[in-house]
Amino acid sequence: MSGAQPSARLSPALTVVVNAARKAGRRLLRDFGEVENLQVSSKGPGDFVSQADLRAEETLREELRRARPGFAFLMEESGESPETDWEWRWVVDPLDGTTNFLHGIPHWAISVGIERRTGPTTSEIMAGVIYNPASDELFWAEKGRGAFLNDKRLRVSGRRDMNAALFATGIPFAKVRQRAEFSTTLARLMPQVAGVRRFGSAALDLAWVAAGRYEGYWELGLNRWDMAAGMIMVKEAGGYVTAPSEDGDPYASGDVVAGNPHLHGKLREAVVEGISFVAGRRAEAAAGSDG
Ligand code: 2AM
Ligand code: CA
Repeated sequence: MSGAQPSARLSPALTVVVNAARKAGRRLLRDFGEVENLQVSSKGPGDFVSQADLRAEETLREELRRARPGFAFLMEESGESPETDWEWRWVVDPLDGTTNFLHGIPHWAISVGIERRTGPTTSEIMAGVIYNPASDELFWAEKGRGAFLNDKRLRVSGRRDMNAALFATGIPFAKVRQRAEFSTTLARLMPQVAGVRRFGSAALDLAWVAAGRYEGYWELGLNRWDMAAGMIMVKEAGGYVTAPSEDGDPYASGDVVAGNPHLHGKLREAVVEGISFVAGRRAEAAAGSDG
């Protein structure tokens, strides 16, 4: 078999997503070839990449809408579609890892999650696809049916020792507080583990935890489209996905800790330490300035 169409096990809705992702992926891959040529120009490929990103979102929107006209959308570039009473919606990042794409680094992906509303303020991710066109790796998962890379079943890694563990993360770019939390967690973790990677695509980071390449991954301040598909992928591969706090919701807060069942707890502890340390310092500073 030439490739990567796991159609025997795909449900109809997932088949729709896979076809849409492959179509958008072919176009992005052509644009990626062009980007590599634009690196040498003084202006750089910035505008060109923004256009490629928008076109990919448009392709995905058209394909998904045609197949399931009743589904709502949450998309990185265009936001939420207007319907408020949706039962099902697509959660779409047309190009996760934009900075890599812009620099000609072949580590970026299309991410599509399928979300189902379960109550007035609650929902559940039912399925997800993360597709890296440059490597032709298609990760997919469906609730209760497992996670797959192309047609191979995925399991999270079995490593139990922190000193053998490889973790991935994202460096926060926006908030000062998150940067301080991140640095503290990183400093706590580095001496205990085999390595920490920062490859620049949250969706692929989660897919790679599902594939057992990393023991875990944490990042603060993500958006829903960065993680919808990846969360179900890790869970269906037997891993844990939580917020840093015991009762937090990663999907709502954007703060996520994912890992294999053996090391997820230790990674979460390190993330909590970072958050508490910064909170403590801030409280001290506030008390100091009060009097
Ligand atoms: P993106 O490529 O779709 O923007 C890596 O830490 C994650 O953060 C990626 O999933 C990336 O998604 C996102 N990201 C990187 N730079 C960003 C920025 N300036 N604003 C918002 N999200 C960003
Ligand atoms: Ca993204």
